[in-house]
Order: sequence, then C-alpha cells, then structure tokens
Amino acid sequence: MKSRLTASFIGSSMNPTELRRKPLPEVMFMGRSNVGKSSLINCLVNHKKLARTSGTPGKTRLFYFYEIEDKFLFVDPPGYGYARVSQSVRERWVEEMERYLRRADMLLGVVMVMDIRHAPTPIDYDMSLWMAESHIPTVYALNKADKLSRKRRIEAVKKAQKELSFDSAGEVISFSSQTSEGRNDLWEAIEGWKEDKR
Ligand SMILES: Nc1nc2c(ncn2[C@@H]2O[C@H](COP(=O)(O)OP(=O)(O)OP(=O)(O)O)[C@@H](O)[C@H]2O)c(=O)[nH]1
Ligand SMILES: [Mg+2]
Repeated sequence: MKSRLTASFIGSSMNPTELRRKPLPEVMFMGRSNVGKSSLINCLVNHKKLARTSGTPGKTRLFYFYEIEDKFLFVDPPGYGYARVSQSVRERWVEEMERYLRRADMLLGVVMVMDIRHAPTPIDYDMSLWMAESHIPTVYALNKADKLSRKRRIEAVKKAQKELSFDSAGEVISFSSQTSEGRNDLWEAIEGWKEDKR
C-alpha cells in the first residue's frame, strides 16, 4: 500500500480548460454529487484534508487541480445532478466538463465514482457512453463499499460490470474511502494507463 504521497493544490476554476498548469497526465474524478469524489482523492493520496469534503451535497463548486508526486494532476470537479443548484448552474457544469473532455490533450483517464448502493443515474450512463465512444480510459469506483456486506458488494460489482462496460474496457472496483478497500486496485488501474501511454 502506498503511503502518504506528495500532493499540492495547484488552482481552481469554473473553466478547467483555461486554468494554466503544468503539462502532466491528468486524471478526472467524475460522478454525482455526494458520492465521495473528494474523499476518494484524499484516500488515494493518503491525506485527510487535501480535497474538501462534506456531508452536504454540492461541496465542490469549482474544478480543483492537485499535483501528485510530480507525476499526475488529479482533477476534483463539482458533482453533477445536485438538486439544489439552479438548472443553469448545472448545465454550465456539464458544459464545462464536456468542453474539458473534448480538449484535454493531457487527459490520462477518468475515474467514474458512484455510490455502490445506488444504480447509475442517466448522467452516469451518458458520461460512460461518451468516454467509451471517445476511447477515454475509464475505471468505475463503486464507493462507500463499507456500507454493504461482502456478498452485496460482489453483486453490485457484477451488476455494474454488466450495465456499464459499453466496450468492456472499463474496470469496476469496489472502493471505500473510509477503509481504503480498493485503493491498490485503483492505483494499479491509473498507473496502467500511464504505462499504456509510453
Ligand atoms: N461511509 C462512507 N462514507 C463516505 C465514503 N466516501 C465519502 N463518504 C462520505 O460521503 C460524503 C460526501 O463526500 P465528498 O467526498 O464530499 O463527496 P463529493 O462527491 O466530493 O461531493 P461533491 O463535492 O458535493 O460533488 C461525506 O460525508 C463523506 O464523509 C466512504 O467510502 N464510506
Ligand atoms: Mg467534492
């Protein structure tokens, strides 16, 4: 298991495409509000408070960039589908995300974060399809695995594999930011993308 990694905050913006940053391979953590994207980033780098987390959905309102070990940029975006923000703000998020995905020449891959207890939302499907069609490497992290029994976790992974692997490329990992379950597997997937690029 990787110990604490060097991680630093680089900047945040509503327009991720325009933020000036070092050309490092970028990993986008995508998913609905409150599924635990920020917590999962903290778990991966083993910092408690790098990315801000909250029990109230809609905590992350901008795209936050973190440099990890001089090797990656991790991008923590606002979650989509958060009911209490206005329709126009939500549309702006989706627009910015799509613009980012279209233009990000440094994008290494996407970690789609979902709550292991819930079925994928329509936006999860749309984004998943987008990634498959655009050949963007994607891994699915079913977070909050600590909330389910082992048996239910395995069932959830199987179900997601069936429903989400449009091109059978996306790996599905049972994850818990609380217990660090799946941390090594997720790191392996990310490091694997890096190997592929070389
Ligand atoms: N039990 C459990 N709770 C978790 C886990 N990961 C995150 N949480 C909790 O879920 C809530 C939301 O976590 P965040 O990391 O802020 O979620 P987010 O996806 O970044 O949310 P937004 O920034 O609003 O899009 C917090 O109360 C976390 O403590 C997990 O693996 N297990
Ligand atoms: Mg967040």
